[in-house]
Amino acid sequence: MKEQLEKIKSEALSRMEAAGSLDSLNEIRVAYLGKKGELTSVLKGMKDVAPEDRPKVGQMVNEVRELLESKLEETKAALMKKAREEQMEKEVIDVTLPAKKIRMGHSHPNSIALSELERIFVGMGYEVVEGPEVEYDLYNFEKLNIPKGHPARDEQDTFYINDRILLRSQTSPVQVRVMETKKPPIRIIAPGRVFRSDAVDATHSPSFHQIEGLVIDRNITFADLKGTLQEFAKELFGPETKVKFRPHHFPFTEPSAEVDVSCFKCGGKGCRFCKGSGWIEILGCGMVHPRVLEMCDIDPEEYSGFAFGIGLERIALLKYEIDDMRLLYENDIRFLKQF
Ligand code: 2NM
Repeated sequence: MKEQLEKIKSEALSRMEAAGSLDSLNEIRVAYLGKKGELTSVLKGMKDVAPEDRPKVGQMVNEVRELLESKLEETKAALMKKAREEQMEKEVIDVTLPAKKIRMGHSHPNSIALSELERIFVGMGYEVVEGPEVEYDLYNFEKLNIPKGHPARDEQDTFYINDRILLRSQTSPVQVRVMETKKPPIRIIAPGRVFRSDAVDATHSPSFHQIEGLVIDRNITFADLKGTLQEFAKELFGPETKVKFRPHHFPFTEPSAEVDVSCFKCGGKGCRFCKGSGWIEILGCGMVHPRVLEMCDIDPEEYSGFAFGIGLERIALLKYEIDDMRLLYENDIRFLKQF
């Protein structure tokens, strides 16, 4: 029995010495000290030992157990220390490496221009309203005094879903919806995406953005329209900016005008930027046609109003001196980073 214990002891000790990992050390623990391990089976063999020898044998078993247990703990601590050292080695951090740059996104020139326009009109007391991009022909054309067969339908040729539903060619249908549901005074701007069946070039895209404005109240005149747009132009292009109203025609306004601003590059003398004319066209406007008011259930005898439409891309291209509209849609980060 003594020899058997010696054998167990030396075998277990040398296996522990050789153990390379915590897992294999645990296997050794189970094999010698576990419930079905070698030491336990020695204890089970006690019944064959003469009764007078049993205390001695028991003591020997306990001594071996204690020795093995303490060797186990010691080996375990050594293995854990080794594993930790290896980990520290592997995960070493080079604090001298340059830090990762935080890459910040930023606003698209269209968004910057939109915020600027909204800021100006909200400052004058306008409300910002939005509406559907998929519209009824009724709201996009009919109620804006553009009946079927009207030549303006060709200029604003858009994409039809069916013969009643289309992609809006302007944001005025949003204003029609407001006029139908709200009692004047109305003072709104309607920004958003619009669609036209145009081929892509430096100044055209089948999808672009507009901001249309509308004011309806008692006694609104062309003088209010002129004053409003004059103030707007000064805010957007600087206090020296002059405006010029040129007669024009829109089916939904009467009278109608196109508005030019004095060139903010040369101050009106004429340069490459304004193509020598000293003026830059920025928007269309007019007094809301009485027939439009009627179709939107507003009495043209009691109320009058003005409206205007601004191309957002046009403003962005002008303000940031971009010469090709396509750059706004390509989303090339090298281009966008500049604004
Ligand atoms: C423009 C030019 C002139 C316009 C008209 C209306 C409405 F709904 F009141 F009739 N909204 N926007 C308008 C007028 C738009 O865009 C160049």
